[in-house]
This record gives sequence, structure tokens and C-alpha cells, in this order.
Amino acid sequence: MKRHDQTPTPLPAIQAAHVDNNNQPLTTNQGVKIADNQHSLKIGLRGPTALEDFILREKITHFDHERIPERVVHARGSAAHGYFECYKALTEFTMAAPFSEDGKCTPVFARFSTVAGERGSADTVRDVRGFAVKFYTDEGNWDLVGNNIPVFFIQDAMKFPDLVHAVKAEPHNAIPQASSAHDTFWDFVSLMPESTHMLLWQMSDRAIPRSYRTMQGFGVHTFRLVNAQGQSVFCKFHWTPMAGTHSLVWDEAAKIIGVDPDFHRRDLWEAIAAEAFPEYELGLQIFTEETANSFSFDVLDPTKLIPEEWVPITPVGKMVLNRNPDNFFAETEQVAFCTAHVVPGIDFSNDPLLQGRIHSYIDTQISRLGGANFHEIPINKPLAPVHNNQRDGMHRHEIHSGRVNYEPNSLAGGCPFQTAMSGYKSYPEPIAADKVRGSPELFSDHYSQARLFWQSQSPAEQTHIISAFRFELTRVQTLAIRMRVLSLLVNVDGQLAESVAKGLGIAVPPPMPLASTAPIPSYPISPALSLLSHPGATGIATRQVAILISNGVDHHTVAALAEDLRNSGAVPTLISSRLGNLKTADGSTLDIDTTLEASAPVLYDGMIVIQVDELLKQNIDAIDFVRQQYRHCKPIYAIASDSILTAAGIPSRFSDGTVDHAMIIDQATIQADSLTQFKTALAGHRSFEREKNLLTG
Ligand code: HDD
Repeated sequence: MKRHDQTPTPLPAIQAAHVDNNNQPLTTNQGVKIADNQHSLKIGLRGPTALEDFILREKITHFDHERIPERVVHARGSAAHGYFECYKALTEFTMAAPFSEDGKCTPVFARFSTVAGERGSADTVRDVRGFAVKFYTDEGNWDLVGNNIPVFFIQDAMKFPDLVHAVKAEPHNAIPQASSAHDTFWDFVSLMPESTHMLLWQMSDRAIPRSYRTMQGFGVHTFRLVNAQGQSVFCKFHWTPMAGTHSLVWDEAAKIIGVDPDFHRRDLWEAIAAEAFPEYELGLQIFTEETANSFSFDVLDPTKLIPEEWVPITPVGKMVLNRNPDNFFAETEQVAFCTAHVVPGIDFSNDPLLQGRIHSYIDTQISRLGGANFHEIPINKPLAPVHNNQRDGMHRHEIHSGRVNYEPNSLAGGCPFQTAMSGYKSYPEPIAADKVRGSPELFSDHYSQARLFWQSQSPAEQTHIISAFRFELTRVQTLAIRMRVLSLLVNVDGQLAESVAKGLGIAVPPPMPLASTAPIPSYPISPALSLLSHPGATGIATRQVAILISNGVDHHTVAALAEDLRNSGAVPTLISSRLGNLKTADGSTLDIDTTLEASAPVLYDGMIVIQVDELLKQNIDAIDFVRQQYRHCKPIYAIASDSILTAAGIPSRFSDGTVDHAMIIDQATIQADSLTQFKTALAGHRSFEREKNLLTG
């Protein structure tokens, strides 16, 4: 696919499988037309149903088997089609097909997910997010199965089932759903000091993204790139959203779980439907084995990252998601990502977590998708032709003719044949070592990078991390577990441990003994680790704006505002206490989009409240709406509505007297300057300074 050919057309395998029911008669699965789809076949109108009713039986039997096992982790997810465009050929480092030519485009399917919750759980829970991308390259499928956090809880795949058992709902009562805030999770991680770094990320705002469109993605492990000459370098993969990195605040995330459990799914779907296509830049940290050996940590340890200041990120291309799936089950549910799916030019490192994953993903699809032929499901079919002697198995679709299903053969002219030159060759890494169970000495420093992350956060982000630890550990019922977590945190930062302990009403315990006597490496602060360092696009495209109005509002003002916002790409929604036509000052009417009863402040990135009447001013839902917008640090533009701000107890200044620039008040009508100020605040996403007024303790 070339750069000019990026129209969002379905992949050939999906196109071929597409069914169009338009103007078609209803049939059975055998293609027999159905005369009556309302009644079963009965012996007399009031009699029993005949066993011979093959139409009823086929329909019910199929229905009875409509569900497949959900993913054991990452069950809840949403996906989209798109393409990856390579900026410049990367042949110096890799022969991987997506990077072979300047401007080359490769079709992709990306699935974003939470980890712990079940398929029907809510989107905005505190959790790591999966960020999996299937590249349909002309050399076969390559799956980059990453997360939105660049490190992981454990260092070795051997511990993965334990980690997942601990974080999922507890086995005796299946509580809690999609939450790490319970004893078994914290019991496990407090006994696994290697989790500490990841825990800080998980308690940070990274774990409550505003949107799948505003979170980063990481390949996590060190991978290998291999060029056509067989030379190899190490590489880490980074996705950065062009829309910037933005998160929710916890109180808001928790409320969205109730008011719109599909918040992220809807957001992704609606953005693509509105042609505000989500874009992510792919960047690589490329480094040699010698460079890797100079680090104070081991690049095979997935609980460590390489600070950008040590190895810069080279942008190599961008992914654009431009088409929603046609069918959730056929595509999003049946897509099978496997870390083992690599193409020539991409190879593994010996990271013991990655090594275990290479097995797990193919294995899990076999029970999830009902057999070894899951690669034949349209969404999983490579664009590159498939020819081999693998045969039979459940649900085989392909029909191979002839008597030869082995290699070498002479009866089929030796076909299909091995391609010694262009076929996949594993990098011939020389290894001379004993067969052992254990981990390298450098794996035992569990705190320096946790400290690096902590120290690189802005004050607001640090405050949120403290609150998250307090929330989760308050939910934990066993005091000894709380104490053990604190003893890990002391090794990260005394102030952090103290602030968390204060919320728990306990004294800071002694630090957890270190696992090694090796000197502790120190890292300079890495500003790139703060979410605030990736503001992204400056505009307000796709931002949701609530416009709260009541009878008597000036029609022209509302229309002009809505149009201005729409022209900037934002999505205004007119809200009032009732649906239907609202009477404006000039006697005309305005169509209301939704009501205070049916909507919620947490669904909007900012709000405008215009000329509220006496009734709305006293409406508890309206007051609460404004108050929550304030509490969640979102911009509020009040036009002739300061009375409702007063009713909600909202100040326009911070406690130290300085101006809150996300709180804009006009006494009479809309002012151009104020609107610009509101839009700037909306583009900035949040005014965390406001927390000065909000935080206690
Ligand atoms: Fe995993 C799914 C990401 C460690 C075993 N994983 C899964 C998905 C993502 C990740 C994004 C969902 C893919 C989709 O959308 O279908 N997993 C990661 C990352 C890891 C990681 C970034 C560490 C760096 N995973 C990991 C380990 C193992 C697994 C160590 C096992 C040894 N992961 C699985 C799995 C899943 C899975 C059981 C469940 C469903 C699936 O594979 O298709 O095989």
C-alpha cells in the first residue's frame, strides 16, 4: 500500500467474508428460505412443539453456542482499523517490511484494553491499558503487543499466572470486578519487591486515561532489529498520541464507571466516525549491545525503562486509525495477537518475560478461538500468502488439493519450498552458559527506577499517586499487607511513604531489606516521564463541551457559541432540565440535546453556563454539575451566571489569591476574549492548580 492509497477499505479477507443482508430473504444456515420466523412448528395451535422443527432447532442451537471464552486477561477492549506510515526507510537497522521504504503504508488493526476486568466491565477503572497493534505486512503479520506503561510488574513469565490470579476478582466470591484495590493483589505485590516501579505507574494518572486516543503505548521489552546484512541492534518501541497524553481524575473515573461504562469505547468509536482519526507516532530507542552493557540496569529486565535522556526516541512513522470495525465479535473479539508473530527484521531479546509470552499467546488462542486454525479467521488472516503443510484441525476453512502434505517432497515439485535467503532467520546470538533457574544480579535493584519515576512527576501527579495508594490500601483489609507496601515505598521515597501512611493512620515501618548489596544507581530526573511533557495537539478538536442553558437564554449567543466550538472541532452539547424546545429570550425555540437527569458532568471536558434562570439556579443537579466540573479541574465559562457559581460555592481565585484561568466569568454576554481564554483552558485540559483549593490532609 502506498502513501496515496490510504482510503479506509477493509482488508481483502474481511471484504471476502462480508455479508450484505440488504434485499435478501431470510434463510437457514443451509440457505433454505424461511417462511415463518415467528412461530415454532406445533402439533395443534395449543399443542407441543414437534422435534422435527429443524428451523427452530438450528436457530436455538446456534444461539446456545454464541459465546466463546473471554480473554483470560485484557478481556475488555475496543479496536479499530487503520494504517501505519513509515516516515523514512529504516533499512540501516531492520529489514522489517513496514520500514522498508520512505512513506510506505501498512494496514493495521489496533486493540486497546483493560487488564483485570471481565468482558462487560467498565472502561475507566484504574488499570494498565493494553495497546496491541497487528501490522498486516507484505512479509506476514507482525503483532506489537504492548501496554500504556513501559514497565511490568514481574521479571519472569513464571510469575504471570500468580500475578493475574492475585489481581483478578478473588476466587471465593468473585469480588472485586476490574479493580486492584483488594487484599490478594496487594498481598502478592508487597511480597514481590520487583513490582514497586510498576506500582508507581499503576497508581499514577497513567492508569486512568481520558481516552485511548490520549495515552502512550510501549512494547515494554527490549527487542532486536536485524538488517539485511544480518547485523542486529536492540530496540524499544514507543507510541505517542498526537492528541497528547491526558488522563481523568480518580473521582471522575469512578463516577464514569456508573454513568457510561463504555466511555473509552464510545470515545474511540465516535472520534473515528467523526473522522477525527486518532494518530500515534511510533518512536524507537535504538541502541547497541555495548551501550546496553554500559547501563546500571539490565535491558532484559522488563521492570526497567531506558530514560529518553540516555537513548533518545527516534520518530519513525505514525499510525492512523481511520475505520471502525463492522462487527465487534468477528473483528475485535476474534482478533488474536501473539508476541510470536514477528516478521524478518524483528527478533526477540532474552527478556525472560518476553520469552514466556512467545508461548502463551498462541496457546491461549487455541482454547479461546476453538482450535489451531484461528489464523484463518478473516481478521487474523495475513495479507501475505500462506503456503505450508499444516492441515486439518477444528474449523479448517482452506481446501488444499493434491496428495502432498509434507516437505521435502518430489511429487509436488518440492512445493511449497523453503526460502533460505528471504525466509525468517533468528539472530544467531552466541550464548555459552549453564542451564539454570535464577536471575542476573542487576535484576535485584527494585527501587532506583521507581524513585526516578516518582521524582520526575509534577507536584499534581505526585499528589494523585499518593491518593491512589491511600485509596487502594484503605480498601485492603489486612494491616500487615498495608505495612509491607509502605515498607516498599520507604525504599522509594520517605516523603511518599509518609504521605501514604498518614492517610492510612499508621506510622511508617522500617524499609523492606534490599535484595542486593550492590551500589544503588542514581538517575537524574527524566521530565519525559511526566504526562504533562506530552501536551500534543494544541487545539480543542473532539473535546466534549456541556452548554447548560435555561428558558430565556439569548438564542444568538448559544448558536454562536456552539458554532464557534464546532468550527474548532469540539463537540458542544446543549443541556437543560427538560428535553424538547426551550423558549429563548426572543420567543424562538432551541432544541435541547440532553437533560441534567440523563447526562452527567463527568462526561464533558469543559462547560459553559449561560444566563441561568431562577429555576436552574436552584436546581440541585445543575449546582452539582458545576461543582463537579470545578472539582475535576475542568474549565468553566460562566456567562451572566455567577449566581450558580455562588450557589455551588465555587471561587474564581485560588486560596492564595491568584487567578484561576480555567474559571472565566462574564457578567452579561459572551466576550471574544473570554471565549478564547476558555478554549485555551480547554486545550490545556485541566487546571490542576485548582487542587490547591480542594486538597486536604
Ligand atoms: Fe499479555 C493478552 C500485553 C505479559 C499472556 N497481553 C494481552 C494483551 C495485551 C498484553 C495488550 C491483549 C491483546 C488483545 O488485545 O487481544 N502482556 C502484555 C504486556 C506484557 C504482558 C505488555 C508484559 C510486558 N502476557 C504477559 C505475560 C504472559 C501474558 C508474561 C504469559 C506468560 N497476555 C497473555 C495471554 C493473553 C494476553 C494470556 C490473554 C488473551 C490473549 O493473550 O490473547 O496470552
